[in-house]
Amino acid sequence: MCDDLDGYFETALSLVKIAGNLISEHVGGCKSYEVKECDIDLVTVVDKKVEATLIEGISKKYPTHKFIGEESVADGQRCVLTDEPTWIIDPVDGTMNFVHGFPHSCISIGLLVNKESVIGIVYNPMLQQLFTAQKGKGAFLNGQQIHVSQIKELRKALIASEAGTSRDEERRNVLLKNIEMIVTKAHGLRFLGSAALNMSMVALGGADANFEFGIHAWDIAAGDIIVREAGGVVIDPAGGPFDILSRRVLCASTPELAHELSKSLAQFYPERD
Ligand code: LIP
Repeated sequence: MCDDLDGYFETALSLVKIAGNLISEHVGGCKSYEVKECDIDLVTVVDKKVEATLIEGISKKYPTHKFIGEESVADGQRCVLTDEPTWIIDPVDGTMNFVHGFPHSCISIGLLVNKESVIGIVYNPMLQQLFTAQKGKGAFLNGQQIHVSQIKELRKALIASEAGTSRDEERRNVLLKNIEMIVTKAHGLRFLGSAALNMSMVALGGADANFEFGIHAWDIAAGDIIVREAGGVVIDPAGGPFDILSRRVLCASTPELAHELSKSLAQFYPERD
């Protein structure tokens, strides 16, 4: 079932590059959008076209493969993860950035087999950043191998997170507590506006850790393997094992940093995917 990882990877990569052109046509932003769950959860026609391009292209070559796509789920499809090869797709991760023309958005696509992420591709066509990983083969930025930093202590770490796409009051209060903790204890805090690009920054060693409550499987499926193949760790923010459907993630350059950060974080438990 999983003996053609290279073929799966090349198929997905060529489709991602084609679909990336749909994003890079909108350098100045994409002013036409619709609102989904709330006024800061947006979707554009480009999100839908990118997702359709990827699903149609992969299905043609691998008709038995399954899909979990952000916009298909928004349109009512169920988010079901089995042991079958399943592509988990965020067609435009960082849609708010894409709408505004802030050039940090990407296509994020991960392949899970037996519920484990084995291929990850994160492509920001605006800045020509292509992060890739395959199980056991390392992580790469534009073909050059990348590694996480060696930072072990929160007081020396640059942390990435996000404000997210919901206005839930409890989640916001937890976020504000965590922002206060990080700006008090760590080197700094960055919000890139894309969960997949935040995780890729940890893989690159540009950020030392990233956490978020309220993300979805499609935001983190590719980032999970890219971080792990770059030598980092991906766990639940409370310190337990990572669960891709839990809507919670913490990744870090080292286990020491991951566990120090997890102990310092206020926790939030959203409804599962
Ligand atoms: C969004 C992320 C954002 C994160 C949100 C959301 P979308 O994805 O990129 O960084 O905070 O939780 O998942 O909606 O732009 O695909």
